[in-house]
Amino acid sequence: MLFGEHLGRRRFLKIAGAAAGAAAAGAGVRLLDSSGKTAAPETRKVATFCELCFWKCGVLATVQNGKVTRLEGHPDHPLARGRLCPRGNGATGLLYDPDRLKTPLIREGERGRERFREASWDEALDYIAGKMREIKENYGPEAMVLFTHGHGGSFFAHLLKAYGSPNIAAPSYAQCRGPREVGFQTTFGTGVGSPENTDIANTRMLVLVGSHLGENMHNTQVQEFAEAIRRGARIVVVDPRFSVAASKAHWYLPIKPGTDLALLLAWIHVLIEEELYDRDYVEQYGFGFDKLKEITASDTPEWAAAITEIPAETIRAVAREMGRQKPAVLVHPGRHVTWYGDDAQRSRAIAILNGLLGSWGRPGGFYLPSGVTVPKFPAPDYPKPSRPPADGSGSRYPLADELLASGLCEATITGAPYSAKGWIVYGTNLIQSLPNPSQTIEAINRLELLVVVDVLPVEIAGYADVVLPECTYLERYDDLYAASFREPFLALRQPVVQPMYDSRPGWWMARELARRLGLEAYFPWKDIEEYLDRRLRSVNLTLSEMKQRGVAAFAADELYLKPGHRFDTPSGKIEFYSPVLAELGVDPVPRYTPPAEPPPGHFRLLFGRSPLHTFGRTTNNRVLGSLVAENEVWINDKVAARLGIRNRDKLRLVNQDGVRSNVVRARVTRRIRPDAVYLVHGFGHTAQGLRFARGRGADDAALVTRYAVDPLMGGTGMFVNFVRLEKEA
Ligand SMILES: Nc1nc2c(c(=O)[nH]1)N[C@H]1C(S)=C(S)[C@@H](COP(=O)(O)OP(=O)(O)OC[C@H]3O[C@@H](n4cnc5c(=O)[nH]c(N)nc54)[C@H](O)[C@@H]3O)O[C@H]1N2
Ligand SMILES: Nc1nc2c(c(=O)[nH]1)N[C@H]1C(S)=C(S)[C@@H](COP(=O)(O)OP(=O)(O)OC[C@H]3O[C@@H](n4cnc5c(=O)[nH]c(N)nc54)[C@H](O)[C@@H]3O)O[C@H]1N2
Ligand code: SF4
Ligand SMILES: [Mo]
Repeated sequence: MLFGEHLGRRRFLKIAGAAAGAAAAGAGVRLLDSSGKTAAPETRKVATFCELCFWKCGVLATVQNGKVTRLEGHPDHPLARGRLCPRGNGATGLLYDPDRLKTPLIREGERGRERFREASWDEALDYIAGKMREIKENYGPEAMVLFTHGHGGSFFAHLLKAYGSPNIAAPSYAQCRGPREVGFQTTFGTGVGSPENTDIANTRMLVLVGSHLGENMHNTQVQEFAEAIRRGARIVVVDPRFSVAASKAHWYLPIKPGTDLALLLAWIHVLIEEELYDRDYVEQYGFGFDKLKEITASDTPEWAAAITEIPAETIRAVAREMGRQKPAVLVHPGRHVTWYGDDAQRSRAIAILNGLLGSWGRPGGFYLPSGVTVPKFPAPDYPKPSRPPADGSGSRYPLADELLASGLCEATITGAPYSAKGWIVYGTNLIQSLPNPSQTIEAINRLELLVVVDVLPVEIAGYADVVLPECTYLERYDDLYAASFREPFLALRQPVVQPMYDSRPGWWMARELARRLGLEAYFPWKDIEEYLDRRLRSVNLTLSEMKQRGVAAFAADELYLKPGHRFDTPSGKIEFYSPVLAELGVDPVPRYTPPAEPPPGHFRLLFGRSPLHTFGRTTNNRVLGSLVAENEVWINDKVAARLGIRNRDKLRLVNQDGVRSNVVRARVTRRIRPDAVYLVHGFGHTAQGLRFARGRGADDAALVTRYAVDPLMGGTGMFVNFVRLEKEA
């Protein structure tokens, strides 16, 4: 069947890709000799999508003689556009990591001792199912919790819902982008989601408040950022550290950490005061503008300058440039925004600023994404849990619209509102991703069951009762990825090679557990191929076609606002003043509160990303690790001179609570303010099985013993820890 024929009849976009997809498929034909054995070296290309981070770029994998030899960006995939970031290119380092989990493991020693014996799948799964039955009988199904991060966790989420628990959370909400979603929801009635609906491709002015594109390597955004620079877009970077993005900026604002809200309010003030905002847009779509004006009347650049240490003239100049370039100005919402505990309000100030500039729903601001709905495989309705989630979302934290991983951890310790007794942890190393690791360990020690599903023997696996080895994304099917984007698309993950060792895909584990728990009715398919094919057929595709193409794009709806647009807020408008927040007794217009200052001799600990790594999940990858093997602690050069620290000196970081880091080398630089130090997150592993990464660099997470909880949504602000520097002999 020719792709072209199909494309005409369906709603597919005619993307250059169909031809490339066909070519790739052609290369996949095996060359057989007359005996039926493979004759020439077999080379084939298989389309799938990446899991080295959560952006999910389309991949074409080259397989030669059963080995993956090359990974490249899928030319038709809207998020890859023919290119991968360095991490995606280096995924073979995970596939062929000699330290991978190879077989199910059952704990033998004390928790955290990393002593296990090998077990068969039957034994491991029987054990887990037995414990899950006990927990349900003794405490109710809500006592089972699933922590999950990554695309492959969907079948475990399905399992837990079928079992009857509402307690499913990812660290990508309360430890990452949650406050941003709430800030934008309370303003525009909708969050920015993932991939973010930022129209960097068309912007005339991009304002990055902390978000460090170029180190944060979310592929499509970085590609668009590079294009924006080439096009001559104005770039503003606000960061206490001179980031890669800062090196491309027209204005670099080295802000005092934790004071961004004051800067944002001053920008709002200038736009209103000097009537630089988009008057027509605000009149048509805005709600509560007069109250915003009144409340921010004293938020002058002079006021903000004293707080942020950014000169008032610079604050004014940038605001005026925003006024000139509007509405194609994008004040970027960021992604990891759990910084200081006032994060939803800071994010809301960013949203308000965009609202004043008229950039929401306008070219160069935020486009309106469209999605594609793929009906579910028919299965019974989930049972209704008899108790609400235990994490505090929707109650203690009224505006949280996803569950809080940190809240579930706390509930496990306190037993309030009720106890969690079993955790399944899929694809998230909670010891490095939740704040205060000793609290996570305290929670784990109260559990009757801890199951860890991972690809590597990471820290959290060392505490598990049962470790289940998943095969990597290159060795498995997962559920379909239905993306909301400029043009909606569907992508398939499929095995590029057979699973190595005795590792298995997550869907298989979840279904096997369901069978043992009497929940097989929720997995009523013969195998995953039948499941995928049925879902694909409901949108006029087939599995065999998608196996060739990897991705199918659909026609998009209108990308930008049409007159008369109704926002999904209570007023139907952009809420510059939020009655919802007023009713909750919090600031209806964001107000600034100062962060705590570092104690004498201490520096604020900041952290971020390396372009070559994703958290701690790639630091054991020999391909990427050989390029960047350890992190360094960034220290201001004048501070270093005062302390007698030279570049590459060995140091330990000691935090306000006396926690000491691994040894880490100094990077003495002018590129950071004197009041802060900086680490790339994901290093300093302690797990014995990570034979490459273990002991290299320092772990920021270990030093995050304190966190500031966002009162609106329960996010855990983590830039509130202070360290002193201790020289290592
Ligand atoms: N290569 C790579 N890319 C990634 C990831 C990865 O692991 N590796 N992870 C992905 C994920 S999940 C996320 S959430 C994103 C995170 O990436 P982003 O959302 O872009 O950034 P953050 O990690 O919040 O911010 C780090 C930056 O904020 C600065 N900063 C610290 N304190 C302040 C402050 O008070 N004010 C201001 N204005 N700036 C401050 C730091 O100096 C640093 O440059 O990256 C994504 N992209
Ligand atoms: N201190 C500190 N804490 C942070 C951050 C920080 O910068 N500093 N960043 C925050 C942010 S932005 C986020 S999004 C979260 C991220 O938090 P996590 O998602 O927990 O990130 P990782 O530490 O990379 O853990 C991912 C785990 O998944 C495993 N894994 C990788 N591929 C697969 C797979 O295919 N299947 C399975 N089953 N497992 C797999 C990896 O081996 C690793 O153990 O952390 C947050 N917490
Ligand atoms: S941004 Fe990089 S690591 Fe993330 S999915 Fe894309 S290629 Fe993979
Ligand atoms: Mo994140």
